[in-house]
Amino acid sequence: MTALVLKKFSREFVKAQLAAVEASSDLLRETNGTGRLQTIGLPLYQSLETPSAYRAHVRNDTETMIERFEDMHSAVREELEEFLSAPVNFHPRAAVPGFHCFRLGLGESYPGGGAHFDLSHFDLPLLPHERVDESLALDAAISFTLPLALPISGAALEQWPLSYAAYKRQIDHQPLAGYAAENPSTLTKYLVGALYVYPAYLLHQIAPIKQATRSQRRITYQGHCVRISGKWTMYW
Ligand SMILES: O=C(O)CCC(=O)C(=O)O
Repeated sequence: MTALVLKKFSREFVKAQLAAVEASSDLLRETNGTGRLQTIGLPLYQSLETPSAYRAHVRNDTETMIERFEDMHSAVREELEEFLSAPVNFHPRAAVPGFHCFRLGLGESYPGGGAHFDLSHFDLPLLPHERVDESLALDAAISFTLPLALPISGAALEQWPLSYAAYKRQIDHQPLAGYAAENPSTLTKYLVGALYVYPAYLLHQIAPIKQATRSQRRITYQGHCVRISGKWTMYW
């Protein structure tokens, strides 16, 4: 499975969600990445070395993140439940999904996010007694992206046909960046308002963004859905 579109939301829905994001600049957080990426909410993948900051975010900001983006969370959760034919709940001790917010100034480009698997749930220091499904089957963990604003030059998800299970079986692990540079990839061009799901255990990255001809934004709702002790849980 590359990336599937679960639903195309209406322009009105997108407009309302974008307005909610724009009204939440007080929640914008700098990331330790390129400087062009900010987040609303805090993904675990950016907190692996700062688990106490993640825990503090979960404790202090979850209520606000749920209240401000309630319609977005419920609409996406409903689609995921239909897709998975199972209930999906927020993890009680993990962050709720949030937003990647890129701003590219005139003439700026973005080289791509770096090829990766979404594995942060294995590092959840918050789940001492719970077992993440370790089968590494492609359908045991999914990630989702719902673009609310995209650069005119386009934006995409780039994927490679390398699963985490296959990667782990390799005796000499080639660095992922090297693998990505040498092997053909598939691009799924994003459309505003479409909800995309893709396997967390399939190598992927935020595709490079071409030089901006004017100031542009790439704003996406992001999260993961993983089976823990047989139950689907949604987190970021
Ligand atoms: O925004 C995207 O296109 C994908 C994001 C992604 O790779 C991730 O959050 O793991």
